[in-house]
Amino acid sequence: MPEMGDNNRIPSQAIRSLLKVYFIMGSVNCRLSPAEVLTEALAGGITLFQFREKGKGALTGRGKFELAQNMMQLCRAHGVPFIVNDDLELAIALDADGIHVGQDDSPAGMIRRRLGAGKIIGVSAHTLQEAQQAIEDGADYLGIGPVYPTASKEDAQPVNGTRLIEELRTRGVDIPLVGIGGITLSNAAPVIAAGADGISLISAIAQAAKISETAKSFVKTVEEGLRRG
Ligand code: TZP
Ligand code: MG
Repeated sequence: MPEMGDNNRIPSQAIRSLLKVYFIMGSVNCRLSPAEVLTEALAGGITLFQFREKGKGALTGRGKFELAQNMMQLCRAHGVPFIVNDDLELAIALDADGIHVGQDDSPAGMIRRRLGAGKIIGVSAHTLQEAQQAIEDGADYLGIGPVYPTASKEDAQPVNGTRLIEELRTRGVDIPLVGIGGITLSNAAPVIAAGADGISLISAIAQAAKISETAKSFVKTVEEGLRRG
């Protein structure tokens, strides 16, 4: 985990650099075993990981807990923070590094009170108003999407391209941002050019023929995009 800043919060510069290649995964997203997929992705240099055990056939209860524990150990061994999707009780039980929530989940302020200052809280936002509210509630970063069509989320909002990312940056909103939804090696660059600090993705890494090399290429693509500014 990065060093804490004032008020025990993780500074936004540290959050920005964690967001570069933010890999999300659960057992239903993998062709290989989840441990193999995550191990390869970590070897390829992913910068942040989110455990998202959702969709048809997803594990629940003890199975979900044990898989999460296993995934967190792998992340810790590589110094990559471990974020839990939605499940606050799981995040607390594991002492995970943070949580990512959607608009149907508890607001970030309430979550912050339970998790404490030093944890990472991410919120999905689809409109300017949702983004502003999440910032007011104390989110550390926003996930904006779906940028492109995705098959990985059943209840995904309409595709919105990079419009909201651009709008937030044009208005001077400087919270760390990640684009999500249908991102591949060939369409990642415009997301960074629009003003995102990184990309968040499931299938382009989880289902890649060569997971570690693919993750490495994403790191390179994002870093090049960030250098271009
Ligand atoms: N939220 C918006 S799109 C999405 C989530 C969780 C799925 C992203 O998956 P993929 O496979 O990278 O399109
Ligand atoms: Mg949710």
